Amino acid sequence: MTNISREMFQTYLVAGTQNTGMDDFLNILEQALQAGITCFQFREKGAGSLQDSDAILKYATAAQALCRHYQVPFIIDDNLDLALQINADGIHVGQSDHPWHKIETAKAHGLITGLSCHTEQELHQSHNQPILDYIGIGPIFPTNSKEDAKPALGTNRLRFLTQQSELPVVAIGGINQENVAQVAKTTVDGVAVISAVTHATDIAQAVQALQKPWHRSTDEN
Ligand code: 3NM
Repeated sequence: MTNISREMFQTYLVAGTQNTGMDDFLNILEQALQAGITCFQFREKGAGSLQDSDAILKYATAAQALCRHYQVPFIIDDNLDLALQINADGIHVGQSDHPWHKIETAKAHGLITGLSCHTEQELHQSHNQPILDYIGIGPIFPTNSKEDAKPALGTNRLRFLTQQSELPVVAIGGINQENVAQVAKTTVDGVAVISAVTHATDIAQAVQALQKPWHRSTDEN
């Protein structure tokens, strides 16, 4: 079982081959791991994603091996069967993914469990749920990476929701080098990104820029 710390959510990369192209997926992941991402979620979903289960298994297994090498937790989006089959470190589910059944089963197998929340009500439903390990809140800003994304919450709303969560919170949606400092000020534990890393021309620089607000506050303490 993987130990959970708040630091684990600081620079959380989410990606599937639909974000990178099949040829570049593992290369981009390895560059991000080398640059110091603290968590990775394999999210093979949406337009252009792989549909063939053998192909999905192949990429998931290869990504998991890389994450193990860099000792970074490997989380799978939504696909509980795959997570159990390859013994992933955790699963992340959305509100429309029949979350509680999956979270219960995953927890019974010792996996890290994460749930996406967009509203106060969804957040309150997750309160006092010992089987849940962290919350994702989003989208904070408009995003092109999720077709069915909800309206952007903005950082004031993010701060309000984060203050009500006892669980670690990771913010997601439209976060990039330019706005990460603003997000970090809300007391979230970290940021999850797709395009800010997968579409970066310099991946190491992108990861470091996303980490900067947290490193700066550590330096100042
Ligand atoms: N979930 P980018 S937004 C996977 O609101 C995902 O729960 C979201 O991609 C949510 O960093 C999102 O490129 C896409 O905006 C994040």
